[in-house]
Amino acid sequence: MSKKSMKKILVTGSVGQIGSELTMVLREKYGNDNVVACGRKTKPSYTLYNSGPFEFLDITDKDAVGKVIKKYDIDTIYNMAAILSAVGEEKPLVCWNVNINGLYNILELAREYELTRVFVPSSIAVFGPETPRINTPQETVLKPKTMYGVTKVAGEILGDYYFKRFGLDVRGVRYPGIISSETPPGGGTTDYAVEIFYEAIKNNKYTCFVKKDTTLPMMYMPDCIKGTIDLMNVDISKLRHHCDFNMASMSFSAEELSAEIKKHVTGFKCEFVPDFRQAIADSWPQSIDDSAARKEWGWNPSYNLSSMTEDMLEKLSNRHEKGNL
Ligand code: AKB
Repeated sequence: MSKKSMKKILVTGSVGQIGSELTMVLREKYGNDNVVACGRKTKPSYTLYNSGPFEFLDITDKDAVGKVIKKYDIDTIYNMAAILSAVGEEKPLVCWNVNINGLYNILELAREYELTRVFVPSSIAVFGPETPRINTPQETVLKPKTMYGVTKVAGEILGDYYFKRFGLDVRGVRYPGIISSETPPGGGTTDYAVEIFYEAIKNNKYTCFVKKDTTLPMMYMPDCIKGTIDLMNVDISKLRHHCDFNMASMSFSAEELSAEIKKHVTGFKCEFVPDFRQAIADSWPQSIDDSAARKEWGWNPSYNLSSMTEDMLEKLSNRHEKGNL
């Protein structure tokens, strides 16, 4: 199919950490006009706003989302709009509303308009303290202790329900903490693993909000984007799972991350002063078994702690030098 005659992709949450980079990669791949970006109220970057269609849109407003689907003849949705774990604990009702009622609108509209495919991200937040924390299996106990985790478990099950009940092709992965240099994350527990880089470059020191031995699964953005698009493009006959793929890349403690940064940033100092997010981090796995993703759709990450750190520091230093950080 030529780029011109292609049906259109809608990315909700396109101003967010993953959405902003995913949109640009999709525009590059499928053509700028074929990827409609939307966000609730945060001002999009110049590049995001000017490289293709952009709509201000709240996914909890079903009629408004329906109008955008119709206007652009949308065929595929990446539903990246979400309230993350830390903000979800401060505003549980908002978290429920966006992550569940918003998702329900997206799935219902996808069914009504007979869309081809929907991507629904899940998270390691679906796991809880009763889950094995090392090499967490694909099939295991899902008893999260955060509202965010509750909405992510429900989202996985809802997506699988729409597949089974209505034949809607819904796909999703359990993202670990995502590390990136373009758009900072907002309101997550794994945000320290991004903030530490910005602070190392700007101030040569960082106060980390989890303990130094806190170990969580993490992933670098290029792997995250590649995996997301690869899953969306694989032939459905290959998939035994749909909305709940474990997806791992690297795991390290906060202290190991700080030590890796110190190798490149002379004099960098990190102290560890845990806050309420420590309890959330302690309820999540340390490492993940992602063999189902590897087997069913060929997941294979490229970055490890050392290559990710080098790339992050290079990108952020360049931006800092240009006064753009
Ligand atoms: C968060 O920390 O809330 C997110 C996630 C792991 O889903 N980054």
